[in-house]
Amino acid sequence: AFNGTWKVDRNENYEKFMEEMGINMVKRKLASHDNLKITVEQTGDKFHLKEVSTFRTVDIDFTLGVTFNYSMADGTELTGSWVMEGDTLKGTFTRNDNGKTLITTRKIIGDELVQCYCYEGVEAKRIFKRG
Ligand code: MYR
Repeated sequence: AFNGTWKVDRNENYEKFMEEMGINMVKRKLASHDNLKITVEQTGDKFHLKEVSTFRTVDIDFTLGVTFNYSMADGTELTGSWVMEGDTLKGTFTRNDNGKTLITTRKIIGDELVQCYCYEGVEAKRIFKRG
């Protein structure tokens, strides 16, 4: 269901979320218009993602339930894993710099992929359409 290419269409509360994450205003402005595009290839428990944005192009490989490291576009390192809960992908990550937790989910709603982010009680969404 997640397979394919997804282009960000709109954000909800994303700037506030980035502010809580400690991203400065200039970077927040750039990041809210990053044209993020993710291509997902799921084979059983294994995922291969290609992330393309105005900041960078990165390939990400992970297996459900297996801890891995992820560097955010600003260099912040996260450690955590994704699991499937029903039809929802749920990611639990810890920031390596401060030990705080970031929870994220991906879910298909209608013909959109909705990614939620939660950090220190601040929630945001990025909503993607098939590209
Ligand atoms: C992936 O599946 O895309 C790789 C793992 C993603 C971990 C969570 C990503 C959170 C990125 C938050 C960016 C917000 C900038 C403040």
